[in-house]
Amino acid sequence: MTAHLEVAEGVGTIRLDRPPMNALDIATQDRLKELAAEATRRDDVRAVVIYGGEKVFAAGADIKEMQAMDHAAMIARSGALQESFTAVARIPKPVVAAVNGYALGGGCELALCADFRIAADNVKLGQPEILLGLIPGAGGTQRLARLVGPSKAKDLIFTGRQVKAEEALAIGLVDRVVPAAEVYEQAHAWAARLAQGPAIALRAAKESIDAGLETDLDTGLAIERTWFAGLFATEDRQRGMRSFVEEGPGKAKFV
Ligand code: DAK
Repeated sequence: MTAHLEVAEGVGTIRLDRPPMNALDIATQDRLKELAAEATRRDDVRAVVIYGGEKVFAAGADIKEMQAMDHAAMIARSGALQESFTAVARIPKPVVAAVNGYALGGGCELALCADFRIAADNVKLGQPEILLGLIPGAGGTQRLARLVGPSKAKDLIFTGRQVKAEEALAIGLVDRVVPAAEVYEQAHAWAARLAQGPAIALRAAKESIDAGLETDLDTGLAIERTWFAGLFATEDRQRGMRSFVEEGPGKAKFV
């Protein structure tokens, strides 16, 4: 298998494992969809790390495999890859990308499907599809523009240039830069902390933010208040409020 799910301390790690560059061939793309479904389904997975290993996150879709495809084959395939990545983006739990080395093309697009990105100081991110005569096709024109804004997204997509850690942090393409050897540890700690949180409220927050950003303010506020009222049905809400009243802030243990 070129990707697998490991679970420890409530954290599921989706580990890409296709040396040397974790090029995302069709089998790996399909596998990612299965793993996203498994991480969504399993109650022992409460937060997720996406990790490509110490050397490279992923250098994009497998160019050698794609080279042989014609127009008809790509029409047949193009929805499936977007669906795989959308399945990752819609995991209803906190998801962090732990990014070492290259995250290019589909690799960068996969990192964009996470809620938070922790990157190594040696990271190089980019959307180099233009250098192949293409554009990003796994959500890059959409998720990158939403994350960093249209001008910066156009700069990166028009030129295909690689962005190093300092610039990636400055434009919000990554959220934290750490020494390369600490990327996974820090991402796991981020996820493990959230794995202790109230799972349904975390899901409500994620879905309200993600769905709300795709709509007008009034609809977004309606999504928020529906979830907000709904959380009053949860045991976690009762525990959270009782703990505040009896013990003070931030001490609740959630189920
Ligand atoms: N695909 C296939 N093989 C790759 C690869 C890739 N993306 N990236 C690297 N490799 C292979 C190299 O060919 C080389 O293989 P051998 O020659 O050893 O057999 C080996 O990995 C090591 O690579 P290098 O020798 O090039 O290593 P360097 O350290 O010199 O350079 C690099 C590393 C990552 C900078 C360089 O390899 C590179 O530029 N790679 C290509 C990056 C890239 O262009 N990525 C974008 C791919 S296009 C779709 C939607 C979206 C997409 C596809 C479909 N649908 C809607 C269906 C996404 C498209 C893309 O991601």
